[in-house]
Parts: sequence; structure tokens; C-alpha cells
Amino acid sequence: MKDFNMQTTPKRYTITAALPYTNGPVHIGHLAGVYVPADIYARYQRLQNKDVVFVCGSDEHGVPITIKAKKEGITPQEVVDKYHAIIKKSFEDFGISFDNYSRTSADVHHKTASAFFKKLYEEGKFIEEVTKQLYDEEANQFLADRFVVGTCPKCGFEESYGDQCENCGTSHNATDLINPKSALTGNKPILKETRHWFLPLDQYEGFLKEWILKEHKKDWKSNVYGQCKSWIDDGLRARAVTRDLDWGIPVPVEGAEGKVLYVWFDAPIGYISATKEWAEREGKDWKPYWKDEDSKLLHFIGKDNIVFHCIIFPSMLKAEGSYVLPDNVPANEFLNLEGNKISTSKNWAVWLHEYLEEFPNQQDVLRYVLTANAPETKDNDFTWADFQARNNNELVAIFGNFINRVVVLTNKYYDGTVPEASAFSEVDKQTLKELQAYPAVIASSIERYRFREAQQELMNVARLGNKYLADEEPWKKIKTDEARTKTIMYVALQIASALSVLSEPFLPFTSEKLKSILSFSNLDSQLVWDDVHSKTELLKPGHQIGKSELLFSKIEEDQIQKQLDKLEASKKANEAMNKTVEPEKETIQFDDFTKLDMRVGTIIEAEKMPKTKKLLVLKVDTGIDVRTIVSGIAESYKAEEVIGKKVTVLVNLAPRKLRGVESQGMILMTETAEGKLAFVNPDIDGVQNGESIS
Ligand code: B3M
Ligand code: ZN
Repeated sequence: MKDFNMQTTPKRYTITAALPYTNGPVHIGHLAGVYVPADIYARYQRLQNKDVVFVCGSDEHGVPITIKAKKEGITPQEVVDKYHAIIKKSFEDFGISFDNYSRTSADVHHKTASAFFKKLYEEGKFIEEVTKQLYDEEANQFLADRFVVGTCPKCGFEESYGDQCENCGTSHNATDLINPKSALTGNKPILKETRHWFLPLDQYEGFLKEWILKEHKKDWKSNVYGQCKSWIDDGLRARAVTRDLDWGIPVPVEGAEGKVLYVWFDAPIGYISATKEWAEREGKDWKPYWKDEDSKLLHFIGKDNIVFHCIIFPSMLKAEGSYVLPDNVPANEFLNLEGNKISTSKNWAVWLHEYLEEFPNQQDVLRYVLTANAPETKDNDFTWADFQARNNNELVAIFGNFINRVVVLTNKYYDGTVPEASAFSEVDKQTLKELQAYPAVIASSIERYRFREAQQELMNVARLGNKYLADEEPWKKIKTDEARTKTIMYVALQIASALSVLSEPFLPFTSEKLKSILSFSNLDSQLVWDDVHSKTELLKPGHQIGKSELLFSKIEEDQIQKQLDKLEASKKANEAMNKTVEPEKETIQFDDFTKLDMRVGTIIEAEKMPKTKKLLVLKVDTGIDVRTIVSGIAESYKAEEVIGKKVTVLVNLAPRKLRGVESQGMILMTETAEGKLAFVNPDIDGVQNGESIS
């Protein structure tokens, strides 16, 4: 039995990042919430010379894939093939350093997930039961998960899915939904009997209470702990782990034809399969990473996945019996974009593949901004203005500026050779001492999953360098004191080297570029994290560095405006799409229609009705006469704008008094997507006032 309080240094790290559903590309929300923090952590541990496996892969089963396939008129396999390639490439492009990016359609995964299920089945860990489930008679299909929406029994959200409410995060059974509706046909489902296998979560309550509520009260993030506590306190119930669907991993027992594993049963096992695939490729043994007590298992996820990683998957692992449990599940909250929730269907997102087209080779800028603003403790907002400011005022002005000065001056004064230091001043000693403290400071934040704080400390290293140069002014000293200048440049070069090592987890592309500028490849051995603390000298006198190259460049106003325009266009398109069309009215007879006398007319005078917001008093030439019509269009038009407009007029409407003015007819109007009223305009060549419309 593992002693949860034992604080020993783990022998190896098994780091997982949530498997993205393969039904669309990935956006900045994914990167900020899951993949960048996981990558920072994995890279940092590797720099510590730790034994790390960092795995992920495409989640290719489940209803989201089937729905996408239906929408695009292609097969689920075509959907996952298309997006697996796009997603995998995006992660590579952004330097997410997975040791393996697998997919749940892989053979190794089907086998691993089936074997897992079979073991639990054979050991009697499931309850097998025929129950009544939601069924769509028109679609001839059981409705599970995203195939059904209804009101969440916990929070009242009206668009909850069958297995989870996106609003409050609660996971439930589809039959718990109030007013369920089929997402396929909109029909009200009936109840139909079907056989399924259930994981009796209630039997794991004792274990979960002990493990989470006691052992992890202190070290799990409060958002994660809080959610778990509330679910456990509410009481847990058995959850079906099989589904009546045709896309997924077939349930590997007799009598289960036409049934597949619930996607949330197979997907987390995907972490194990991905580790197996990696180990096979590398000639290693996968088992210690999942079964040895001295392995530290970590799941990086978004907040909507907490229940699955903290309650359901651990119960599965516990039921199986031979696996370690996660040591931590550092889930993040959500990232919004310019004040609104990121949404794939509304195209309110910054897609990674599109970002790179607009900002080529600027992956680190996005990584930096997403970490600086990471939704670690609460939902956070990404804005393009903040993106620009952080690039220009921090990366360019602090980090880039320091490195550029060091490299340019070293080249200018010493042809790029690291100079010899003579006696260190108090300031030099203090600066070097401060520098040596940073690896531990940054590490401590990373170990506690506080990546924003860690990155701020990294920037403090660059600030230390900038301040040192500004105070010591080598560009002045060079004229009077050569020995002193050499010492200053020597110290500054040590800071630059430290930055190239310490920045690697956060800004891997920049770190690499900086290492190349500083000719790290000519060093006897590659520097690791602790060298910055333990080595008094990172670059030796006589080491030759390269020429300066800009690490970051300024982002201009027009680049930002372009992004904002793009979002504005999405907003417009959505408004147009979401405008609900009124249902058709009752059928009328032709005679009913001919009763309406509609004519072409022209507005010849217009003035605002005093003391009203909406009304204009118009004089309209109807061809029959010139008459007064009061029209509620003043919020869309100024009086002077409408004079001369050709309009459609209903002339035989009974007159009616509005604010004391008799209105003798009605002008036909419609409405634009943005809610502006518009004339039904018969302005066609040769059509005269009085022409009737029929
Ligand atoms: N695919 C959910 C998601 O993309 C899911 C994560 C699986 S992790 C095992 O939000
Ligand atoms: Zn809810």
C-alpha cells in the first residue's frame, strides 16, 4: 500500500495531457489550459535529468466524432484521419514535446482498453443490468452523451449533455436529464430496455474520501479539490461504461454485439496505450511508468475533465488494482477570447494553424502570453492588445534587449570572445549570487504548478541583466577602464547563458536560438538546470560566441487590427446565422391576400415625432394621394435620410391615431442581422408611385 504522505523524490515522471477530441483543430484555449503547462513541466523535469515520459494522443471515439461526421457527410474514420494530422502538426509546430502522440484508433489502444475492460469484467467489478435508456424512435438509436440534451438536474442549465453538464461540470446519467431532447431529430425520446455494464462508483466512495479528501487536501489545487469534494459529498452512483453505438471499441464480452465502450472509459486508458507504444519504439519497459510506486503520475487537463480524471479513472485504476494513482491533477480553468467564451461552432477562437500563418516563427510569443495569462486559478481573458503589449514591452524590451546588448557589445569589443574577468566588485558578486538563486526559485513555482509565477521569475533574470548593464554602463567604461569592462561583459555573458537554460521550458525556440548565438554546441557538455546554480562559470573566457540575431520583433498595430477584424467578421456571421426565423403563419386563401392593397410610394417629407424615440411622421406620395404615415423607424433612420426613398405602402389599413397624429397606412419594413430596420424597397427602373403590388 502506498504511503501517500511519503515525500520522496520520484524516480520517474509519467506526464499526460488530455487527449483532444479529434473533431476539429486546436486553439489557444487548449494550449493555455493544458498543453503549454504540461510541456513546461515535462521540459523542466528533463532539464533536471529526470526520467520522463510525456504522452498524449487523439481521442478518436465518442459521440463528438460521430456528430461531426454526420455534419460533414463523411465517415467518422475520415473525420479522425483529417483532424489527427492537423492537431498533431499544431502540437509539433508549437514545440509541445510529447515523447509520443498516439491515437485511440491505434491497435495497441484497442487491445489495451479491451484487456482492461475484460479484467474488470472477469473479476466481477461491473454490475451488469438491463435498464431503460433514452431512445429516439425516428433515428432508431439509443441516445447517450452528446446525442441528447436537456436540463441539468443539478444547476438547471438547459443545454446539458447526457453524460456531463458543460455549465457546472457535473457528470450524470442521460436519464437524469429533465426534458431530454434528441440532438439528432429534436424528438422527445422514449425509454427502451437495453443491457449495459456499470462501474459502481458508490463502492469507491470510501477509497475516494480517503485518497482525495484526506491525502490530497493540501497539495491539489483548490479548484480541483473543491469540485471533487462536492461530488463526493453529493454521493456517487453507478455509471454505465458501455454504450449502444457503432463507433468505438467493441465491448469484448459475449452478448454485447452492437455495443462499444463509453468513450470516457477508453480515452484515459489511451495514456497507458501511448506509453506502451512509446516504450516499444524506444526498447523500454512501459510498466514501471504506470505500476511502480516511485513513479509520479500527473494528468494535465482542463476543468471540464476533472470528474473523469479524479473520480472515474482513479476508480477504474483502483478496481484493476495494479496501477499507481495520479499524484496530482493540475487542472486549469478556461481561457476566454476578447471577453467571450471560445467557441468552435461560432468560430470564436484563435486556431493554432492560422496563428502561424499570421505570425510565422513566433510560437514563443504565443506560449509566453498564454502562460503570462494562464487561467490557473480562475477563467482568464486573451486579448490581442495584451498580446501585443506583452511582446513589445516584455519580450522585445526586456529579454530581447538584454541579449542583444550583450551579444553586440561582446562582438564589438572582443570579436565575440568571452573576456577574462578580473576582481569582482560587490555588485558583481551580488548579481552572480542572485543569478545562482533563480533555478531554485523558478523550480519551486514549477513544482507547485504555478507556471505564471515561474515565468515571471524567468523574466526577472532578464531584468537583473538589464539593470546590471544599465548601472555598470560598459559602453562608457570601455573608454576609461578596459579591465573593468571585461569583467562587466563576463558577468553579463553568464546571465545570458543562464537565460538560455532557464528559458527552455517556457520559450523553447528562443532558448535554442540563444544557445546557437552563444555557440553552446562548442561547450564540453550541455548545460542543465542545476548548472546555473552550481557552476560558478557557465561560459569560460576564450569561448567564441556568434553574431547577434533578433530574438523577438515588434508587433505592429496593423497586425493586431487584422486579428480584431477577423473576430469582428466571425461575430457578424454568427449574428446573421443565429437570427431566428419566425415560424410560418397560418395558411390564408387567395381572397385574403387580395384584400391587401399595397402600392409603391415615395417618402417626400419626414420629421421626428416630438418626445418619442421611435416615431417618424412621414408624408408619402402613394400615387393615389399624399398622406401622413407614422412609422416606428426613428431608431434606424434619421428623418433626413429617408426623404426620397421608394417604399412599399399598405394603403387600405384602417387609419389609427398615434400620439395624436392620424396614420393613414403602413410602410413595409424588414430587419437586418444587426437589428436595423430596412425598407422593402421597390426601387426598380420604371416603377411609378401608385403601382400596385400583387
Ligand atoms: N477528449 C475531452 C476534451 O477534449 C476529452 C479528453 C480525454 S482525456 C482522456 O475535452
Ligand atoms: Zn449543470
